[in-house]
Amino acid sequence: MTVKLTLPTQSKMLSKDFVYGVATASFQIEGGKASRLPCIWDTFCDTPNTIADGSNGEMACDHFNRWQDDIELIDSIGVDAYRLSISWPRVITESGELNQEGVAYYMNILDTLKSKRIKAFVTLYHWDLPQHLEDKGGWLNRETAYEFRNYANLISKVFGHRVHAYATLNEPFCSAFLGYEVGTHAPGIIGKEFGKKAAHHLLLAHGLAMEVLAKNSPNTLNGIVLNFTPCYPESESLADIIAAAFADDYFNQWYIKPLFDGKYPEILSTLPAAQQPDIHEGDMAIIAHSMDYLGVNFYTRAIYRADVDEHFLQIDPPEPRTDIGWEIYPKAFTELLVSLNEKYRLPPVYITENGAAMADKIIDGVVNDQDRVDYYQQHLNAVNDAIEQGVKVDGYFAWSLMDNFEWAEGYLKRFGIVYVDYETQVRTIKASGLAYKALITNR
Ligand code: LGS
Repeated sequence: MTVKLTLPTQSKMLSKDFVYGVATASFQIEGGKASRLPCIWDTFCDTPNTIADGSNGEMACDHFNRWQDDIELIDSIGVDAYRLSISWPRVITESGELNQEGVAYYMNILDTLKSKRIKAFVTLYHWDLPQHLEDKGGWLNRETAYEFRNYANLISKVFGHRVHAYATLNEPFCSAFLGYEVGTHAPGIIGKEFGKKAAHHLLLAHGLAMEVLAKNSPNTLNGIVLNFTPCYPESESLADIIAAAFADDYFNQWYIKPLFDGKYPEILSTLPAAQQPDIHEGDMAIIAHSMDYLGVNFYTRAIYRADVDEHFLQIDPPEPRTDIGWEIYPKAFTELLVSLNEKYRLPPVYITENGAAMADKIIDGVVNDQDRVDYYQQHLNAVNDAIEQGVKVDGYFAWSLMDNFEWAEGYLKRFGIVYVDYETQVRTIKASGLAYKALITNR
């Protein structure tokens, strides 16, 4: 056990130009619901039995009112960068124009970050789709991709030099699969015939946005954030190996291969026609627009066995696990980065999310989250191992700056390196936050 975060003395991750940051997302922290349009997560939270604690994002961390203090907090941790997302329903009106009040809110945040020399990594879409667009079909409607391009175009024209890096989308897998196939995330649509259609429109939206970012904002790093849950076979049997490979194509490669190879994995042709996306001529070239960086989010791996009815069956992971039940298996992080680097011609990689939910207790104003410190220790070193094996990783963001609205888990799962008391909105830096700060400042 260690209360300190350490890396090998020669590690590239100890150099001053390796970027360390913390990450959040608009719906998870802001609140301030009255001054924006409704989004799909408002509607989803109002639907019975969707959120574990029946909560919603109305107040969240009240960051909408507390952003100045929160930036002081970010600065006090000593990070080089802050990854935030823009709430699309806060900055764009129903008729597709800029909402100046919403824009001013983010301008103030970006100006304050700039004055503190904290690099802003801005995600344009972290799941809060305006409800009026969902009413017209959401990501199942190809038009939504063009609405996203309009939003990206307007916003990238006004933010200018304030932004260091843009990500078009956060985790299109989650939007498509969880939102439109299994329905555990907003908008809660269920059906195998929907997931890949939504995914294609999301990827198209990404490509269209990359075109306008390259034009309006050539000096920022422009890219995307993808999540990966590496797929391992339960045994060495050929059947299990095939099952895990299918799952990997379905959940992971589906979202990266089009970006770099301009095509979907081969399993596309094996899917029933009704489950296939509607690909128009020219779409794949738009999707494969060159990128300045790739954002990688990693939390855990998954284990699969062959199944008689379906292509694969996910089995319960072994211990150790975090408070949310995900296995702690840092080796998969190294193997993931190395394998992506072998498969694709990657631009520089930023780890845009990594972290753990733990059952934190605040005692006498102190949160001694040794388990989270251990998680960070293992995963930072897993990234370092990948760098030593030739992967170019330029930065690392802890998920999350502070405890927040964890989607379908509500406020029950805490991912922060800062503890939030939701009654009083008091923030307390956890031991993990202090260890992260020491790592960054002692470089
Ligand atoms: O808060 C979210 C974090 C927490 O864990 C964040 O908004 C998302 O961008 C991101 O999806 N986040 C996240 N993902 C973990 C996914 C692990 C899936 C494990 C599946 C079980 C085997």
